[in-house]
Amino acid sequence: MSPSERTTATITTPIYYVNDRPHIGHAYTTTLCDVWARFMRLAGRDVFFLTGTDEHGVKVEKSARERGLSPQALADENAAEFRRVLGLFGLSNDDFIRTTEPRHERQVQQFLRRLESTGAVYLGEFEGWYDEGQEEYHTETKAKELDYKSPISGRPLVRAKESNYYFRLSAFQQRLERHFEEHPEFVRPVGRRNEVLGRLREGLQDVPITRTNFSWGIPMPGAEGHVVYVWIDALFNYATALGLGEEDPQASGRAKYWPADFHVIGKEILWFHAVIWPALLMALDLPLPGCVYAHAFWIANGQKMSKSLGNFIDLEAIAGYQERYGLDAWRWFMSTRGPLGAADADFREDHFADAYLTDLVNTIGNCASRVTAMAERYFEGEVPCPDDPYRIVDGQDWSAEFDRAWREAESASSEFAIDRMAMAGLGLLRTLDGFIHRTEPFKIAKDPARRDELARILHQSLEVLFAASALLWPVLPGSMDRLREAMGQPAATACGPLREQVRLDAARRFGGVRKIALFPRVEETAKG
Ligand code: ME8
Repeated sequence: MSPSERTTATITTPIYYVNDRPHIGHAYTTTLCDVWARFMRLAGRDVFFLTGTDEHGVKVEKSARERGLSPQALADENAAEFRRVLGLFGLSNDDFIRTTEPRHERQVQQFLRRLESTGAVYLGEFEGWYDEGQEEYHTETKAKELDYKSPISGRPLVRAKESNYYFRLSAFQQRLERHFEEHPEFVRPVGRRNEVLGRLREGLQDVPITRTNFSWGIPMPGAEGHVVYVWIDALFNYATALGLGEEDPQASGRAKYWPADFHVIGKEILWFHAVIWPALLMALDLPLPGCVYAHAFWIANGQKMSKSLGNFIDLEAIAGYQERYGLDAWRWFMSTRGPLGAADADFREDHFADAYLTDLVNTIGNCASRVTAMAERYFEGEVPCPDDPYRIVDGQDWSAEFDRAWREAESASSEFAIDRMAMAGLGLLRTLDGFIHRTEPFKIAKDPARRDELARILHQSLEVLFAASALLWPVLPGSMDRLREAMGQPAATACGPLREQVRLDAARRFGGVRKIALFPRVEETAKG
């Protein structure tokens, strides 16, 4: 089935480590997924949007010890914090999975039993270059390339040897390469795909999937002292949330959401998602996700964000932006100016202010207030539907324009091009701005003989505002619903499928329209 024929749509964020407080990186990935999920719901799909927390492993154990807490107490505290942030940011996830939940632990063990019974998992000895901070082994080639230092912490890699359970990753080399070739969209953006494919072609070695040097993890079934490696444990969240590892995988009613259309992640965890995860799924005979989308990183004022520099854009800083500019402005900046592609993006207040002024104040806000103000002033908010309402005025074919915007938004959504999705709606309003500028309704209004012409221009303008508000709603849900209300229209989610909302409809009546100011200039906010 092609993705557009599916009635369901599934998207996931990484599950975040509970040894850290939430920051802009987590908010970013989750917001992108939220925009996509809202778009798909509005487009009529049955959506499952998953996020959660990754709670096992040495890092969590260590952070807990430093704070004099049990790992579970630390996990409880920080998982609650991640949940609070979702509420604060209006993020519309359908489930929140924690890897310490019994439903997850039980199913991970079930998956491992199955893998062991088919020989995809076996007991063996392993030696390699280990990054202690990342809990990750590197091959000789890779270690040499890294100058035997962790690419993340810069600390030396150590030579480590363990008797462990292994996943027979090497057996999946050819199938993985074939999958990459047959599905060029499997890893996006394309630069990342080439990166993974290059490394894949260097050859795959079996990987250890249990540890014996710590205990804060899921016990390997039937193997005393062995704990499942945190990465294997974590990857399975995408399947356990849907109940796929339960005795009856259909029982939860969520099997229909498998596989995910998108696993959205940051670029640093691509290998696990694009190679290890699909190989595990192949070994379990489960269908693979449609796409692993790996975005780049936010950096702060030209510098990498790190704990040691203490320059994370944290929740307090984010709350400051939301207070000054509003939640939707934050979502807009995340969606249109972030590190969605291959390049990192610099988080700077002047960039934020620029985007706010150009797109929200001067384009969306300005169009909305001009059109609603004219409707109020010239027709007391009751704009009549004129004869021949869609006669082309001044060469402006709105029907064709709507089709173009819809196709652009839809194709962008299928590629996870969240920025282009946002711009499709904005583009309509830019065109509307030009239309008003050229047709000059404020002049026509002075001539009582041209009432019908004036009504036609305003009616068409209101239709454009209506369609644009639907296309922009996934990014700007609060302000677009306020705009709807000012046009005497129901909220976006109460108006049927998105496609129908991006169509001229002579039956649509615009009554009770009143002038609206959507995005105040920020100096004004500060004053008032
Ligand atoms: O890696 N810019 O969790 P994590 C943009 N638990 N996004 C960023 C970012 C930045 N500077 N920093 C972090 C883990 N992120 C594992 C994942 S999944 C089965 C297990 C985002 O808490 C980005 O999505 O370190 C990145 O992949 C994720 O946070 C890492 O979160």
